[in-house]
Amino acid sequence: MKQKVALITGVTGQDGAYLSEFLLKKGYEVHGLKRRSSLFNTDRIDHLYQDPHIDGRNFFLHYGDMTDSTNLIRLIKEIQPDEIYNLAAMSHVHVSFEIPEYTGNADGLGTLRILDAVRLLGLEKKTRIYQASTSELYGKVQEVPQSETTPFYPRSPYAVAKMYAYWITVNYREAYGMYACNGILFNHESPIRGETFVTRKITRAVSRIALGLQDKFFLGNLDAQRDWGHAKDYVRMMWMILQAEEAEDWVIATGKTTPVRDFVKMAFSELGITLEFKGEGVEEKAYIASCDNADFQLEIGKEVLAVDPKYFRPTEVELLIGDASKANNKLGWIPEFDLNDLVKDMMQSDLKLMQKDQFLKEGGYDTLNYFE
Ligand code: NDP
Ligand code: GDR
Repeated sequence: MKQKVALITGVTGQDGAYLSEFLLKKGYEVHGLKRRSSLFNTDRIDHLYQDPHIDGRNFFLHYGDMTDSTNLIRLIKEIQPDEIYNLAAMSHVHVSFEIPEYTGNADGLGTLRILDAVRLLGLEKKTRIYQASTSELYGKVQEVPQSETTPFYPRSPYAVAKMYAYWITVNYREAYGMYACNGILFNHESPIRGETFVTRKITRAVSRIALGLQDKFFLGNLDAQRDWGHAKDYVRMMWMILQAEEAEDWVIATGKTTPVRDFVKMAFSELGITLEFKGEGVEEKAYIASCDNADFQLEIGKEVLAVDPKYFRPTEVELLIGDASKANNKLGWIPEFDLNDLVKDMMQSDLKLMQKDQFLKEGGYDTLNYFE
């Protein structure tokens, strides 16, 4: 069988890294779009890097940007991909309120640029396109659980841009007969999740507090509820979506929702530490109630978490819980990780990373202490 060729935009991100690994294992030739940066930005995929001077490579990186059509058209022409996974985006909901125009350009129009490049190059019948859509489209709660038929009500510039991307994908499918699909993915996390998303912010901070590298940390809305899955399960589903006979849109979720506060408790509990929460709203704080782990010297009653309103969003998405029964039934997708597995995986990884920091600190070296 001819080797399949995939192009992944956003290859340096969480999902791009896991998807690259997944497709390489399946025997694909994988091309990734990365942005020029003044520092190396390929940490998550460095283990996949192949020396350009050797023969038989199957992983290639190309400079590019979702805001540059000329670059996207040229790359797609050169690569002639069988599958494009459009994962590149300014993906932080809170930050999108700060840079709304750029977010609309990269996340919304960027998707149009990919679709139209494929059309312009006459690849409509060859190239299948996966669009990284999001549960943020549901925004203000209309119904729960949220499925492919739930109406959208986006609540951030990010979600509004992704709504344009969703519909332009559907439109190109209907107008030009292209195989283009939306995966409406609910939150998915992992040890390589970006450090400013809430789960990773929590697992890093909890590890640092346990090791005595930091006293406390700050979060925003502790009541928000999310349907959290593991990114490894979700990238598998991206591939399954493009192998289906018909191009359709799919919800991918675990069907369970958890408040941010409970994620914090679970992360501490992974290290044998229990918390007590006191106060309400912006006054809410968490204290160490007990510590059953002799490795950590934590004072009982010590304050470890407070609320900082600077992390509140101008408009919030309070409750997400997905109904993935279409994907379960039609594609046979069943996640392998539950929330406990996810928290364990993230805590084990961050504890190890922070132990490195502890070692450096003890040796008199500075370590990163940036927690936005
Ligand atoms: P990340 O933020 O980890 O990765 C985003 C990727 O997009 C990075 O490679 C980033 O490059 C790249 N990127 C950003 N802007 C541009 C641009 N203008 N041009 C080219 N590349 C760009 O996101 P995830 O991996 O978590 O998510 C992947 C996709 O799925 C995103 O589109 C996200 O919106 C969407 N999504 C994510 C969910 C989740 O829970 N993770 C849920 C639903 C949807 P760099 O590394 O240089 O910053
Ligand atoms: P989200 O993820 O906005 O759902 O978008 P994030 O982890 O940023 O927030 C989840 C919830 O936690 C609350 N929260 C905080 N969030 C952050 N980042 N930092 C805090 O300090 C904090 N305190 C409380 C938030 O208010 C929110 O309710 C993610 C991204 O990956 C999107 O790209 C993707 O589309 C959606 O998931 C599905």
